[in-house]
Amino acid sequence: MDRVIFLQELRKLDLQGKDAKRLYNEISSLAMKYIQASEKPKRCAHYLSIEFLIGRVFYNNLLELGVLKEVSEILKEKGVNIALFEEIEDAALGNGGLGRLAACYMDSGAAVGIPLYGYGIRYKYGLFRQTFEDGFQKELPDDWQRFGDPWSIRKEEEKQIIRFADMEVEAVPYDMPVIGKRVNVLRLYQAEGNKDAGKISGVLYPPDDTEEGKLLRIRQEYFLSASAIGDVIREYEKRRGNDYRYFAEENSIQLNDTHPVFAIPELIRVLKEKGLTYHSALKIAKQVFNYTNHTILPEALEHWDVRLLKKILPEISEILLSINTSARYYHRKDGYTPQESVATSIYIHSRRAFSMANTAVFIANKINGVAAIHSEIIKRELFVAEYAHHPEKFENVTNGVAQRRWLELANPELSALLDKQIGHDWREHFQELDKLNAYTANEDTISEFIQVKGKKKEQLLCYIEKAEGIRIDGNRILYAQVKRLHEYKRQLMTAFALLRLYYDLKEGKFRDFTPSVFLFGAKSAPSYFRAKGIIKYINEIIKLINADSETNDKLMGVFVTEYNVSYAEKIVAAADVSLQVSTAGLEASGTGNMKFMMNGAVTLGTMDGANIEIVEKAGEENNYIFGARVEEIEELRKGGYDPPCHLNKHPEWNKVVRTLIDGTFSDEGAGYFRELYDSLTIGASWHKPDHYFIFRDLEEYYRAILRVNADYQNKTYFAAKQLKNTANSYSFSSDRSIKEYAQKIWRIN
Ligand code: 26V
Repeated sequence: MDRVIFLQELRKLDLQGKDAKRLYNEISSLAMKYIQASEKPKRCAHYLSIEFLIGRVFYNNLLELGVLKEVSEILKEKGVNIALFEEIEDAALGNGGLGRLAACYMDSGAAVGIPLYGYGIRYKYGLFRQTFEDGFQKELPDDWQRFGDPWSIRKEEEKQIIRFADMEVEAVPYDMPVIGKRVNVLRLYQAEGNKDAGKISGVLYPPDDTEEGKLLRIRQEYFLSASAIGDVIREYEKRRGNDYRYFAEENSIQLNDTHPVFAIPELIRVLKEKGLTYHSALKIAKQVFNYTNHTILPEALEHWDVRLLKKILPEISEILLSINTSARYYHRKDGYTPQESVATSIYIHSRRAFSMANTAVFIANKINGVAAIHSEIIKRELFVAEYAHHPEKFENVTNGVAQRRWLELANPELSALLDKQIGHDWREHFQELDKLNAYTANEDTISEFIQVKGKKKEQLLCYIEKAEGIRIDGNRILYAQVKRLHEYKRQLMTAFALLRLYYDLKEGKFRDFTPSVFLFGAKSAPSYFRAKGIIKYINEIIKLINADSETNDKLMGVFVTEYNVSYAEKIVAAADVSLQVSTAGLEASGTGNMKFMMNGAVTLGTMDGANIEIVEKAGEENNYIFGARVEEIEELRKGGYDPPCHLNKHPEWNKVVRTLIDGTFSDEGAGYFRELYDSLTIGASWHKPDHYFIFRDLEEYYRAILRVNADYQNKTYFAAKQLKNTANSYSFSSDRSIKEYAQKIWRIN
């Protein structure tokens, strides 16, 4: 990019009387004029993902272009505060960690110079916007394009036709530059061409509880997969014509979870159409694809009914059956036992459905988990048979996050402190952060860190007052649990602990209690009944606590509405304590934990996902670990877990848990609280009682919270622990992760 010319043009721009939206579009479009995608080298990696949770691109792009500071100054001269653009809503084309990871990986790919091309869907509506009515979550459509989309370019001439048995749609690409050492492209496809097409790129995760809903999900997944494959093939043919011998040498395709797995039969279908035999196409597929698993929760592992597939994608269904036959053949040849054969089967007879994970596992050249423990668990529990016969296929790549967004942009104050202590290089070379370890016992550094934390907390609380209408004073420990709402993440356990703190405070059980605030941020899937109940329950608890003038100088809570990437940037910078309390074994990695760590929060959590690596790096003594480990949970799951027995060891909890049913709180007859209570005590649907082992860990969790509370009394002592976390967060940069993908999986560089 020609920075100088861009800045000159910007200086000439007339800003008078223009609102945020107009300025956003004009400045962004101006920058786009000077951005040129890099040449594609011979071998490229392609990242297929149903979600890209990119958030706000304006600041990030200007930062990556190296002009953020100058733009800010020019605007200031013209009387415009660059913070104005915070009015522009996030592009929330994703729902949680999986989508945000994809966005961080795109950022890092460009930053470190790896040719990485993203493929996704340009949803008309992103993840819903959340409001609370009486503490109940309500969903509103997220019309993110109403602000314009100046960072994308519609590539009309590169559109393709995607065919279903009952309809054809056009897939029109919108290209977003991803700026760094290279300029890569994130290509998002929009479905057009007839009145039903719009639905395909209409909304992220449409409800799939009806047949129509399931068909729409399949259409979305195939639409993404076929568009990406069509594009990769077209690019290849530009260079090589119809000679597909080099296809695998020149292309690697990463399947981000199972949603894009239709890309496998689609590649085979296209290559066959071009004249290759099924077997040579299969061989190519086996070299090209890799698969990342992001969850072991059975309900999240996709299976598609053969009947539905036959209806709208008969050829794809046939090819999946052929792949199933090939898998059986190879498995027999490799000596899989009959049980192993069943476990790895692509077509599952009993369900009359295809297992998308087994398809990916059979075809993938490399399969990876997203944190060390998760990669072990998938070998030991999820893909046991494949691992027994093909251990060489399995890799671990621990997740990472982009420090440029999550530290430099989110926390300029801490960044300035780092610059002063260790220089500027950490932006590109995050290992440099290690140098901070030399200062973590330095009193001046610690005291400056305390100032920074205090400032970030003030800023956040000020924002919360504006956005949520709740005034919280800053002299408190800020505990934060922000993530998707799911039972396994155990926001309900935090709710119980918070209520217990309140009761104990009321009863005068604490001598010195450091004032605290518990911050929650989470969206529940619209149809996830229990998750919605948990939101309402937490809101009820917070209402009770905040209204009590006897205790609210000591304890408050806040559940922020519309938690999104931009909110997260503010929260991770401000928090003292990062709550990461999933049932051991169930959080594949977590990435929020890394963002908090970088910004100097201690982790209060279980030995799960990347928490394990976090405390390994930063020291268990600088974090607060509690609860059952994976091995214990596995034992308990085998039998003998008796939730009431755990609860009765500490009868104080009975009072807390019974508030779900004793009338302390009301869910206005919705039945949420009773259902939650039953799920813990008698089990519900296919779950055993307390399926996520809350009662096993609750008392230990509480003790850990109180340990934090006591330690915080000595601010310097506590801040030194926090600083240790920042200093040792250098392995959690997505630059490191993406380089590992490039070396171990894509064989690029
Ligand atoms: C999806 C669903 C959808 C149906 C209802 C239940 C359910 C439960 C979980 C999921 C998650 C799908 C995959 C996912 O988002 N995994 C997250 O990936 C992150 C990036 O690797 C990782 O940090 C998180 O631990 C993991 O949960």
